[in-house]
Amino acid sequence: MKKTLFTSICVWLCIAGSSQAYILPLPDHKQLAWQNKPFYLFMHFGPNTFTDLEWGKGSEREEVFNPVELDCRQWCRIAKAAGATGIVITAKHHDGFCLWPSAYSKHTVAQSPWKNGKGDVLKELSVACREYGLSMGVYLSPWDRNHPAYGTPAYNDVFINMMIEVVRNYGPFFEFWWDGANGEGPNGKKMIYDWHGFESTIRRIAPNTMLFSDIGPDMRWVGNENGIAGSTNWNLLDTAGFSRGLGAPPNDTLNQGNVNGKNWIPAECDVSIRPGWFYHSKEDSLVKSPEKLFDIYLKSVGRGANLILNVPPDPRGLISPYDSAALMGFVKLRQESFQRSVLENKHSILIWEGTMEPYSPSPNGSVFNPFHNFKNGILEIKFDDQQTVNCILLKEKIQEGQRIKSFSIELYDGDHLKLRSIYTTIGHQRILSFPAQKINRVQIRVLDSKSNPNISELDIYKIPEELVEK
Ligand code: FUL
Repeated sequence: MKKTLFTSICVWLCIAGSSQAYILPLPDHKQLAWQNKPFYLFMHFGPNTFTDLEWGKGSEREEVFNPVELDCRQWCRIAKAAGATGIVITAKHHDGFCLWPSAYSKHTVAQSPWKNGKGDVLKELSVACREYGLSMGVYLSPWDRNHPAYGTPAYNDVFINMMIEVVRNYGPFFEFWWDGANGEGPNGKKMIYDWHGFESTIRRIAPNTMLFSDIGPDMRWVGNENGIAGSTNWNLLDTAGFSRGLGAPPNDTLNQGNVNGKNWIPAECDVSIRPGWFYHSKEDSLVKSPEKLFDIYLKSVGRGANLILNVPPDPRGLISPYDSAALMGFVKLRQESFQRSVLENKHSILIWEGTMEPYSPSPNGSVFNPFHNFKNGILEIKFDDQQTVNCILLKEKIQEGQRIKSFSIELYDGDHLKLRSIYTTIGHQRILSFPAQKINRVQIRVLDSKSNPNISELDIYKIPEELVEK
């Protein structure tokens, strides 16, 4: 699939005349790298896996944690086969149980019967990720319903020490997740987090790690747990005056971003393959179908966001056959859909209309701009033969800023306009699907843009009709 995107038409654009070279804000190098790998897995695993809870109370006995068949290589094998590029694990959820033998807690794998207290899930996962070429990330819940120091300033040091411990022993991580939930601790006390200290610590010890919280700093929560980004999705967000957790901007703002936002903070869509975040056998029959996962993919990755799909291991310490079957079906649908671009058909002719130069793939990678007349730019693709199409993929060159505010797609059969649709943002990528049409001409017209539009990639597909976005 990846190969197809690269071998497809790639138009690298120069910044012409009076247009601005950069439209601020811009992504930094780690954000760009992260946006280029938009699909990975989440794994919720811990005492809840054994007690059938979603939010452990923190008072669970350590004896409950005993995943006798745990095999992180199985997790990685399945993640890799599903086309995911990494795994983010709940190193510590709200119940405070640590999946590694932390020196800063007495509620960890070391106190459990698993491997006689010698087990270390983070160690096993980091070794397996390396073997399979996957990136690893951790979720470390600031809210801790077990730790005796929670609710006092001393807990801030505990949390900082835990972050240092996991980064030093199991890093580097591509992503670090701070969950927004903030309830009371075992002593009934609420906690005032030292966010500044948390952030400066991670920046110091892991400068290349993407930091997640509702409002960034590196990526934002998408405002729902269904894995769905806004059909308008700006990578930009204003955070001044907002704080993490309950003080975050409204969910619809997180969902769509701010058109003139001051910071580059792209959205990450989190969703579970099951109704719950943790494994519950009663949900085996409720695992999302490959078609449902594909629909989520179109509404997350296809709207320029990243998708973190939760696949929770079961009490044996393995991904269940229900989940792995759904993942394999999902990857198959993506392969079938995006394997062959209609543009690869050698009979197709590509023409840039108006003041634009004829398209010729440049062997030396030199650049030119088909949307020369910004706001009037029309890109037309003409085919010799009629083609049946129902999906178009577009990318913006976001390293020079997100620009396009609105564009239209027109599908023609000769002079007969078969379909005209208007869309808003593109961003990292936009995958648009519509009922299949027999056509021989496609026009893409930028209607409004902050400056010269910067389309960097275009593909046209015929995906299975039942997968078209509803
Ligand atoms: C939420 C948590 O409370 C859930 O348990 C889960 O971890 C989800 C990803 O984030 O805030």
